[in-house]
Parts: sequence; C-alpha cells; structure tokens
Amino acid sequence: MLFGRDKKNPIKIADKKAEKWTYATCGYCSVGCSIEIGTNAEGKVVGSRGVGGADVNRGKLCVKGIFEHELFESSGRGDKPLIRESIHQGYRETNWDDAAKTMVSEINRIQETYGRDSFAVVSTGQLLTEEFYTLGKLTRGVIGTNNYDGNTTLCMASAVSGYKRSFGSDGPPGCYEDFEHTECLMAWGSNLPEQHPIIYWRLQESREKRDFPLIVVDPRVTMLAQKADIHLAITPGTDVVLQNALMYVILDEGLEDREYIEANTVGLEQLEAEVQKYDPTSAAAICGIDEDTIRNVARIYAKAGSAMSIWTMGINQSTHGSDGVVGINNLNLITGNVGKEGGTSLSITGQCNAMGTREWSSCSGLPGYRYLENEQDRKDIGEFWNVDPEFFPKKRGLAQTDIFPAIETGQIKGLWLIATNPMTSMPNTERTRKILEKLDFLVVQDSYADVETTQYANLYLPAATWAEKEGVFTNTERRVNIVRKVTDAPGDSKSDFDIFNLLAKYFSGSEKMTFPDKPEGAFEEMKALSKGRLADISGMNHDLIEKQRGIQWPYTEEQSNKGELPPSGGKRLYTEPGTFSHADGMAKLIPLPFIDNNEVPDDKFPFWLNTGRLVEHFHTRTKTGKLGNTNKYSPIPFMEINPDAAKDLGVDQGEYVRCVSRRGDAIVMAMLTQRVPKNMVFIPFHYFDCVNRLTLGLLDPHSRQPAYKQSAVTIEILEDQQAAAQLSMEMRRF
Ligand SMILES: Nc1nc2c(c(=O)[nH]1)N[C@H]1C(S)=C(S)[C@@H](COP(=O)(O)OP(=O)(O)OC[C@H]3O[C@@H](n4cnc5c(=O)[nH]c(N)nc54)[C@H](O)[C@@H]3O)O[C@H]1N2
Ligand SMILES: Nc1nc2c(c(=O)[nH]1)N[C@H]1C(S)=C(S)[C@@H](COP(=O)(O)OP(=O)(O)OC[C@H]3O[C@@H](n4cnc5c(=O)[nH]c(N)nc54)[C@H](O)[C@@H]3O)O[C@H]1N2
Ligand code: SF4
Ligand SMILES: [Mo]
Repeated sequence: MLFGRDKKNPIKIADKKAEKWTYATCGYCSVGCSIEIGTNAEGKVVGSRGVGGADVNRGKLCVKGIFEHELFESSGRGDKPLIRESIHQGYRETNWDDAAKTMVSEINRIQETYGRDSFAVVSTGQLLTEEFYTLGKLTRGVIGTNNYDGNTTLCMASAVSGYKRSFGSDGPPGCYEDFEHTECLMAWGSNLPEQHPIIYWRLQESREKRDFPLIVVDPRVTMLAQKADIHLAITPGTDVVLQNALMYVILDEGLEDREYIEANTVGLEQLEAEVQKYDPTSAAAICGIDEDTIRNVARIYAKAGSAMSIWTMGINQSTHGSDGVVGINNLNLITGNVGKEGGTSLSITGQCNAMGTREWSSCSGLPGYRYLENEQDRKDIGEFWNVDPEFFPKKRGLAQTDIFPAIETGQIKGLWLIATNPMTSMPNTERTRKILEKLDFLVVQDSYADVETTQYANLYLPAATWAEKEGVFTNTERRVNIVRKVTDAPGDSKSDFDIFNLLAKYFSGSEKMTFPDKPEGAFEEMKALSKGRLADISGMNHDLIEKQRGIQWPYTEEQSNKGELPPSGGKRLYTEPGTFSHADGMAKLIPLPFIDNNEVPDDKFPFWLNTGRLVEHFHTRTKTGKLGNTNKYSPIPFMEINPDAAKDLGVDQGEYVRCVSRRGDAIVMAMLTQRVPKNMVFIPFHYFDCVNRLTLGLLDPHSRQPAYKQSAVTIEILEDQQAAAQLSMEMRRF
C-alpha cells in the first residue's frame, strides 16, 4: 500500500538541454544564494539551479531564484537611450555619445546656475559593487554634489545608523552560522519565510537539529510567527517600549552579564536610569504585550547561554527605526551577546547588494566605511583618486527622503535616478508625482524603459541588468560573491559600469583621474583601499570568490599570502573585548526615551495600515510582474483584513474596496484572514498607484527612513464591483 507522498506522481522536470552552466549570485534579495544559469547549444538561456557546494544556500533556491533565467526575455526592456526636451513631448531615440553630452551639459548648466548641490543623485542597493564604487568616484570626485544618496534610505538606513551609534561602525557582526549555535532567537519585524526564504530554511534546519526557542515580534501573524514558540503581536511602532521593558526585567532581576558590560561598554548608568521608567506593567499598556509575557521573554533571552536577535523592516521602517536597532544592540550588550557564536545583533539586509552600497558607493561618506566628516579619510581618498580633498564636502548631504522635499522647495533642480523606482516605492505617491514633475531635468537609468519614472524623465539610459554584466555583491552576512556574465543585454543597452565610465569622459576634471575600464580594475582599487580596515577584502579576487562560492570579509592579503583559505575570513566582528569601532574601543549603551509620534487609528481612519512584501514578488515588480511564473500568484493588489472587521463592514471575500487615508485612496481586493488583528489591514507594496498613495512615511530623526508600516486608513464599500475590477486591472501596468 502506498501512503502520503509515495502515492503522488513524482514531479518530472523537463530536460532543458543546458550545455553550459554559468555561476552567479542571485540578484533579488540579500540572502545571496549561489545560482547557476544554464544555456543550451544555441546560446539561449534555459534554466536556473542552486549551487550545491555553496555554504549560503546548499543547492536550494526560492521561487524567484528558480525562475530568474526567465528575466532575460521579459518585456519592457530599454534598448536605446531616449531623449526629449520637455516631459510634455514624446521621446526620440538617440545614441550614447549624444545622450552623455546632453546629460553632462545639463548637469553643468544646473550646477553653474544654482550651485553644485542643486543636482542630486539617487541610486540603489541593486548594482554591482564595482559599479557602486565607480559611481561614487564620479559623483564625489567629479560632479561634486553632496546630495547623493540611495534607496537604502528606504530600507537599511536605520540599521546603519543604529550600528554606528552603538558600535561606532556599520557592518553586521554575525552570520547565518550563528543559527547553529544560538540557544534563543528573537526576530523583530522580519518575515523570513517569505522575504529571505533560504535564510529561513537555514534557521529551520538548525531548529530541527537542536530545538531552541524562537520568539517573533510582529503585529501580524506572519509565516514566521506561525512557526514561533512565542509570538508577540506588538502594537505597531512600539518596539522600543518592549525593549526597554525587557531590559528593565533583566537589570531588575540581576540577569545581566556584568563582566561583559565592564569589558565592552560605556553608559550603563544612563541606560539604567531610562529603563527604570519601563516597568512591565506600564510598558504593557503601550506596547500591547502583557506583563507576564514580557518577564518570561526577558528571562528566556537573558538566561540562554547565547541569544541572538535578527530584524528587518518592522524595526527599520519606523519613526523609532534607529532607536529600535540601538535597543536591540543594548539588549545584546547587557546580556553579553555580541561577538560570540550564536550571540549577535544581525540586521537582515534587503536588496541583493544593500551591503555593497553601504561599503563602497560613497553615498553617505567615502569608500570603505570612510567618513566625509573625517579629515584623514578625505585626504586618503583625495590622494588615491587624485582629487583635491578640499573638493569633498565636510559632512554628508541630504538623504533621499530629504532630497525629494528639496526638489519641492526648489533647492534641487536636477535628479539622476539609478536603479530605483520612487513612483512606486516612496510614501505618498501623489506628492512624489508632483515632485518629479517639478524638476528641470530628470535622468532615469533603468533596465526597463516602461518603469513609471520614465513618464517624468528627460533622458532615459537603458541599463544591462543582473548577469548581463560581471562583478560582486555583498550579502547579509558580509559575504562577497560574484555574478558572471551569462548573456548580452538587449539592443544598445550598456552595463551601469560602462555608463558611468562613458559619462566620466565627458566631464571636465576627470582627466586627472583613472576610471578602470573593467570591473576587475575597480575591484583592485577597492582592495587597496580596504587594507587594514574593518571591511578588508584585500585577500580576495574574482576567481577565488567564485571558487569559494563567496568569501566573508574581512579576508586579508596576509591571510591569502599565508595560504589560509576562506572560511578563515570574517565570520564574526567584535569577538575580542574592547574592539568596537568607537575611539575607546567600547560599545555605547544608549538610553532610549519613547515619544509616540505615529499616525494612529482614530474614529475617522479606524484601521492601522501595515505594508510589506510577498514571496513571489520583488519590490515594484519591474521584474517579477513580467514573469508568468511569479506574477500568477498575485497579479492584482489585495488587502488582508480580519474576518470580524470585514463582517462589521459588510465586505465579502474577493470584493473590491476603496481604502482611504489622509493622503489618497487605492482600490484593492479584500482577502479575509486572521493574519491581521481586527484593527489592522495589510497591503503589499509591490503595485504601482496602490498602497503608497496612502502611506504617510514620517521620517526617523537619525536615519531619515520613512515609517512605511504605521499609517491610518478607513475602508469604503464599492457598489459597482465590475467597474472596480476594471479599474484595478487598468491601473496595473502588466
Ligand atoms: N519576496 C521578496 N523578498 C524580499 C523583498 C521583496 O520585495 N520580495 N525585498 C527585500 C528587501 S529590499 C527587504 S528590505 C526585505 C524586507 O523584509 P521584511 O522586513 O521581512 O519584509 P516586510 O514584509 O517589509 O516587513 C516585515 C514585517 O514587519 C512587520 N511590522 C510592521 N510593523 C511593525 C512594528 O511596528 N514592529 C514590528 N516588530 N514589526 C512590524 C510586518 O507585519 C511584516 O510582517 O525583504 C527582501 N526580500
Ligand atoms: N509601502 C512600502 N513602501 C516601501 C517598502 C515597504 O515595505 N512598504 N519598502 C521600501 C524598501 S525596504 C525598499 S528597498 C524600496 C525599494 O524600492 P525601489 O528601489 O524603488 O524598487 P525596485 O523595484 O527594486 O527598483 C529597482 C529598479 O532598478 C531597475 N533595475 C534592476 N536591475 C538594474 C540594473 O542592473 N541597473 C539599472 N540601472 N537598473 C536596474 C528595476 O527595473 C527597477 O526599476 O521600497 C521601499 N518602499
Ligand atoms: S532567497 Fe533571495 S537570494 Fe536566494 S534565491 Fe530567493 S531571492 Fe534569490
Ligand atoms: Mo529594502
């Protein structure tokens, strides 16, 4: 007799007749899976597969990786530079030299008329690291605007800011292997099974081998929360209060690690004084977690031999984003859980190369985690690039979320968007629309000509995308991994690397500098600049990286010369006492007073609006919306709503409703689910003209990251369902 899965027909995968497999690193999320792309005898791309010997994914891929090869045939790609004098005219095709000349002369004109900083550059977490480095050189060393930032402000800015405040430097101190050692894992606002499926699989595998408590803090019953031992359904935006209360219990009951605190930290007294205000009874009233559970969780965490916290956007995208990160660091510092196996503060990053931009793009500073504010750093980079250090600004300029308002007020006149789609991803779409319309000159450099921002551009530059070019990414655990070129980009499109190099030629002032014409050349410069620093990559090269299926930094030239092969690279940071990056080597314990400044539900807008992601889609769907195998799971926008709330409103499963906030409205299909509490709805942000028409996006004071996850909305019934369905379809690009 056959039982269960034995009864089922085995899945048969058709032989795609791949003749050659090319190594790459997945271009979607920051897990950094090693992937191989198959091409057949005619050179056509036919399949993707996970790489067995790679430590990160050990042969596995998630649904996005499995279909990543289909990307190369997706519609809407740009193949020629496009130009127009005004956004009210149609585009005409142009050649690269004319496109570059126009762009450079417009930038020069704007800067000469309105000042150097009146032209802004906003980039991404999705280019190759060599491209980031080259863009940084061009922007800091040649164009000279200080208003240069990336979409990482929407994503990782709070993590960066929190790491810097606590430890003195950015750089996540832990790694995936910590799952294999930890005795307790707390996940804050992170839905691993959908957003980082392969990290989740690594975590789950560790728990199957050796059970340890998983505590999930998330207002929504996510897939991860369903797997948790304890789920803390927190009131949105109040994580800092919970953190303070946990520390209250730990300090009150003497569960802290005094020896570690002495050897590694400063500021305990001030922290203790603030934490005193958050006894579990008072805290419970704010954060919605009952006092017994707070005590229980505090004891489990502090008594574990090693405990770690991971977090993602539930923490970062908040007006207390940076504080939430510092709070996690505080908790780990007082329990002696930084720099040891299974004890760490591990920010789970977002985009495939969110880390590469932090390390090398010069977005908020200078390459290799150097600061504009530091004279020696300016001098070192000036010498290396042959640029007068006085040309560099002495402090960082505006973040993306401040660049946009500066366009609104007329301080900034020109903008260059590289691999980011703010029309869909910034909060308050109508405001973003008006802002982009206001520009004198907008350049959009994107792989897709049909990306929403091209509606407002004067110049469109078609870029090659992932695996149509070569270079490295850094993943969440500081692993540098390589993408090899699999196929040519369509038409005349060029890699971002070649576009930056082409532009450099047309700017006066670049003659005295060198712009290597191959990514390896840029990598060699990065290696030289990294020597002896935190993110030391001087022992690496492209071939060795591929051979090892990725190498974690630091991996130094000395290690490489001694023949020490990775993984003797850097699994963990701050493993020795007093080696934090603040001048005194100590980590800072920072008190975190809580000010409740969120937009909260009221009589008029009675629901919390929570936003986030789905496993099958990536961001603004310029890629996954075009692939049948990913788009089919959720081709139109929907809203999760609790069945009790739906009943009160008279809304049925599958009905279209109008969701309204103080900013605007969106039409979405209602999906009834207990995943959300009665006073909350959740809408994925992947769809254009949808949830970000509603979001407020108040900014974190330290990181300038928007609070995408806390707004208030109301829901209206739509009488004419057919018209609503029609509108919902028409609003979708694909
Ligand atoms: N499939 C897929 N994977 C992706 C991406 C993608 O678009 N699609 N994008 C990548 C990128 S760039 C990023 S940044 C990551 C994001 O990865 P995640 O942060 O895991 O994803 P989100 O769905 O944005 O948000 C996570 C959770 O935060 C919770 N949350 C909301 N408010 C609060 C709060 O106040 N406190 C707490 N503790 N939690 C809260 C939400 O309920 C949600 O479940 O995913 C990466 N991976
Ligand atoms: N409501 C709400 N809004 C959010 C979030 C949320 O949770 N809720 N999350 C925020 C977060 S964490 C993030 S990271 C942002 C993401 O927001 P965006 O960065 O705006 O989203 P993407 O769709 O990833 O945009 C990347 C663009 O780069 C293009 N592209 C891809 N590869 C290449 C390449 O190699 N070269 C070039 N030149 N172009 C390329 C793509 O076609 C696409 O247009 O969204 C933010 N917005
Ligand atoms: S988990 Fe992330 S890196 Fe791995 S295959 Fe999926 S999208 Fe790609
Ligand atoms: Mo992100």
